[in-house]
Amino acid sequence: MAFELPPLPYAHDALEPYMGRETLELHHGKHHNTYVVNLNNLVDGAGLAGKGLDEVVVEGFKAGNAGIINNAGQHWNHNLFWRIMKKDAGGPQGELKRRIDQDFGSLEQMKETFKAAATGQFGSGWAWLVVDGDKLDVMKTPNGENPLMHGKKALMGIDVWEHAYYLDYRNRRPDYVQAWLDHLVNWDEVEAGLS
Ligand code: MN3
Repeated sequence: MAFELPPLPYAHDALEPYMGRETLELHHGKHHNTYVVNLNNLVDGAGLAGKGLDEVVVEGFKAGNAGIINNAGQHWNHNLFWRIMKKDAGGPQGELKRRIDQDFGSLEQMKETFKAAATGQFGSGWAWLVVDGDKLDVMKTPNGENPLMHGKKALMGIDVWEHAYYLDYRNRRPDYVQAWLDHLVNWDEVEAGLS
């Protein structure tokens, strides 16, 4: 079965002013959709027809197939990105809060580490909060790569391609990352990734 663009779990203006309507319309309706179209055009030739997205991502990475890495990777990455955003959803609670405090010292320290990864990714890519073995960690990846390709479980990830923030923040990536961490993370969804 062909891969499909999932609907956004909120209205296009639901994340304003931190992520604007026009950004979401273009980012979801054009950019993400293009990755899905490209991916569907590539899976047959890559010998991956009929396989689930996780398997396509992992197998494409193992094979060093750049088209699959970027388009399957980006489909996977954006699926997670839309799901773990919600405006002003508070902060981490329960098990997620306990593990952030345990592995980073505090939420503020985790945010600083995450922000350093997101602003330090040269060019296009992503920064992630991941489960690595029995610990939480932060990592960054270039272009369409993601933690699944590296054997890690992604809890949350921020898109730092310019198409994610240029309309709202111009070149100010650090401002975008800070606003995203402070106002756009759906911490309940992030915690759900632990189980
Ligand atoms: Mn994107």
